Amino acid sequence: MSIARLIEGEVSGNGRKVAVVAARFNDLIVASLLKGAEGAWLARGGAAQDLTVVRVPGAFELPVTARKLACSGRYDAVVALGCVIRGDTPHFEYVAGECARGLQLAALESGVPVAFGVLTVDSLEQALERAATSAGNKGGEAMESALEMAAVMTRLGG
Ligand code: INI
Repeated sequence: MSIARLIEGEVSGNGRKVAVVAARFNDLIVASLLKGAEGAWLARGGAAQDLTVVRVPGAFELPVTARKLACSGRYDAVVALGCVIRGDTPHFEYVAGECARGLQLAALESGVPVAFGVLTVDSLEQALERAATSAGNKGGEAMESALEMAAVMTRLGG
């Protein structure tokens, strides 16, 4: 079967406006994710003044903030960054689960892509691996997903 029409988005920050919402909890990790996201933004041609960063207390606060940003009409995409470590919290399932669910809801309700750059891991060691400054930084990956989805949304129109 040949594909009649393929729709996909380029990963470019050119002319885009993006908001990042980042939790302060586990800031050793989240600061690295934020660096990765900012690096990817600049590497993909985004302008420094077109990236907004909002800090909130923890992962549980990411969804309501992401929803507000997404519904504002000011951004092409939102990137949510946080880190929930199973060993650190008896309510891991609630914090991590509600965060993921709420972020998806923010995207669905607003129609604006919300990238999930929230680490949900068993240990600090696993978190450090995923927030490494070199390749594999999940903050950078989340930013690239956000830009790709912004382009897909533009191409789908409406
Ligand atoms: N918030 C996180 O972002 N990561 C965690 O691992 C975490 N733990 O361990 O509990 C965490 N808790 C705080 C939570 O996100 C809220 O900020 C808090 O409950 C106030 O609403």
